[in-house]
Amino acid sequence: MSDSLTRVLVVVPTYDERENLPIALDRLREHVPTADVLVVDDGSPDGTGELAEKIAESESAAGSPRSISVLHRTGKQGLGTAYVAGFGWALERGYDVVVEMDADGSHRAQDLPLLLAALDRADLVLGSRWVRGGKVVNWPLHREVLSRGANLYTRIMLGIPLGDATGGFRAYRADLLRGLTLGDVASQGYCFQIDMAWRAVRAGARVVEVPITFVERELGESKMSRDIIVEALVNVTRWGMHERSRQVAGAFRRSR
Ligand SMILES: Nc1nc2c(ncn2[C@@H]2O[C@H](COP(=O)(O)OP(=O)(O)OP(=O)(O)O)[C@@H](O)[C@H]2O)c(=O)[nH]1
Ligand SMILES: [Mg+2]
Repeated sequence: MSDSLTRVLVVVPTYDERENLPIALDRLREHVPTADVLVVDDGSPDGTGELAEKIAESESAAGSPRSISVLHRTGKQGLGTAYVAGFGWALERGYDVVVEMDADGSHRAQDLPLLLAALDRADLVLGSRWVRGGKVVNWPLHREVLSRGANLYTRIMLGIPLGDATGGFRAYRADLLRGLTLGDVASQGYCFQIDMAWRAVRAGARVVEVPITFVERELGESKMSRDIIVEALVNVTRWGMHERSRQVAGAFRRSR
């Protein structure tokens, strides 16, 4: 990573991740000790938000080189708005790099240094399961088929050459986020990830993919639902149609 990208904030959205969060925070400290962390908790009924506060206090009392902060929101409001809130928090505080990372153990902290290093040549680095060297561990076949299918559909509809636009382990240069209008981001789940990648590509950002090993969660429950899949399908279709009609209109104007 270049010298100018020294202040890194890892945004970790949580909803009922009491068992997973302490492990994720430990692994981050081990592999990226100076990266600060913002936990965005949506009032988890299992007390994840309070647990995050306790960990933050005890690390701070022990003189840790990183700070852990917690943003408490009321009720489950979705992954997309949790990240947008986290991005705003990061930009207000002058971070250079903002990372998206799940709390459930699927995103390995040991892969994060590779993502950060690639920011040397990128504005957005995607941790990718579906490029050479990328792997998934313990994923049932139907999840792999769904993810590969969603990415193929996204490539066809949006015309963006990305292997894994739905993944949620990524690093942004803060300058890129500052240049995007995020107030109107309404998408959640996988769709949020596609939305952000699509916005970045349209803004002319350099998007680079690095291989990661994605590990299926062992503890807690997935928040993936049919609604999240349908949202992605509907929006990608809508965005793709809009893009195609824009291209056709442009070609028509040029031919006259
Ligand atoms: N703050 C907040 N966090 C959420 C919300 N929904 C999911 N999360 C967190 O976002 C991360 C990803 O959620 P998962 O349930 O693992 O969903 P996923 O990774 O898309 O699905 P799986 O592949 O099945 O694990 C986890 O850290 C969740 O706790 C939400 O509404 N608000
Ligand atoms: Mg997950």
